[in-house]
Amino acid sequence: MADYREMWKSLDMDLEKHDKLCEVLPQFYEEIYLSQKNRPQGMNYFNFVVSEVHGLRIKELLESRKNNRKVIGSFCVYVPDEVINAADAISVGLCGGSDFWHPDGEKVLPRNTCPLVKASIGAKISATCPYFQSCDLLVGETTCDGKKKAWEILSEYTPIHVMDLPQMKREKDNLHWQDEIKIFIDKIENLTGNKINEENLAEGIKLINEKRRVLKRLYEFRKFDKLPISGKDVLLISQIAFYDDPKRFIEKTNELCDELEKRVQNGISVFEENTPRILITGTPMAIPNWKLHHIIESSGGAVVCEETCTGTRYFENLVDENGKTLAKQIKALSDRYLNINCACFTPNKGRIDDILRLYKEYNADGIVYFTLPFCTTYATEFKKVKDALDKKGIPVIMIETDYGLQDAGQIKTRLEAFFEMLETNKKVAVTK
Ligand code: BJ8
Repeated sequence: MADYREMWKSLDMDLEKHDKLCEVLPQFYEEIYLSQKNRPQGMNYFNFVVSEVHGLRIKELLESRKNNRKVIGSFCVYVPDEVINAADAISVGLCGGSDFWHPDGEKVLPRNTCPLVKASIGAKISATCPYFQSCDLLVGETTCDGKKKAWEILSEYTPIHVMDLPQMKREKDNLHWQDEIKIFIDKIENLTGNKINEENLAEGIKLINEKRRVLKRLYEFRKFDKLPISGKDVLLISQIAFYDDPKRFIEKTNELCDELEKRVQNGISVFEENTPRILITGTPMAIPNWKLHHIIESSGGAVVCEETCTGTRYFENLVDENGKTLAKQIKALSDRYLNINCACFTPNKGRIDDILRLYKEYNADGIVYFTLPFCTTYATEFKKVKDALDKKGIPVIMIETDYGLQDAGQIKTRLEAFFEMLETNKKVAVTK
């Protein structure tokens, strides 16, 4: 990476602390990612993006800001990126995925707060994340209690707009979400000085749909018996989708998919035959949280799909592109976004339906239910999900874990036993 110290200084970053953060990432990445065998060539672009995560992309953001484009940070897949793009602003996902930020987060939050919230707040107040430092506005949302209260604290450090997300999916909730999108449009117009109209919103919708399509295309390769790409590589790509330039991301991911197509034709797999296929469901995995995928894929399993916000919840369902008036486009946005099934909603049967459908579609052998500690909504929803899976005889294991590696050995042992059981099930099914 080139020398970006002057740039970071201009962003009021704590350089000494930031050096410590940068020290750990390369070795961590080497161990988890670069050591994989037989990776697709197309992953080189994503390796490069990671190597420049605090460099080149930040430089691009700052250059855009010099040209009067605004940078807007968000923390949830309910925030409509289409609106941000329509106003020629840039959207970046800011959820924290490293425990490096926890000590700073704990200065203002209770220790027993979800690691994702703690890391996100810690990243801001420690002044070690150049994305936070480059944002003109942050957008929060009323999802879980931890996030809701965290926005109040974050607002002491930086401007934040909070979208009031309903917690149910009735007609009146849809109307309410449409109102919230309108308020968001006003906010973004005031910030950027750019009026949002039918034309630029249609372009924003098209662009973000295109990003969803390419992610869907990538996921399709995970339905094959012979998997041409590892689960952790796909996770990385999904994480990068939140902050890379969308047009470049679409182009590079399509290039990778072309290569995967050839791999499928040639029967190339990155896993041994009969490796248990795992569907992960649960809380999102913000970069650089690669822990669970890494443990699974180094313990004899292959991750074939994620029913998470860094997985299918991010890209499934397109926004209808046929709306010709602003009102219709806003309705289409509201319809698409309220189709996301986050555990913050009640009831949330749609998520159970999704898990059952994805399990089938991706031909999974078992499910790993992942929750971050202190995430009450996802932990509580486990009962409903497990009941539904038990009825269908689908094996599931619950893993609750944070970003630290202290419990990695214990998780590995549990997963190895789970995979062994899945393999036995498979053999029994074959001999029947
Ligand atoms: S749509 S999952 S991105 S809210 S893990 S902070 S829920 S205590 S991240 Fe989320 Fe939007 Fe829902 Fe997705 Fe709270 Fe749970 Fe922490 Fe969470």
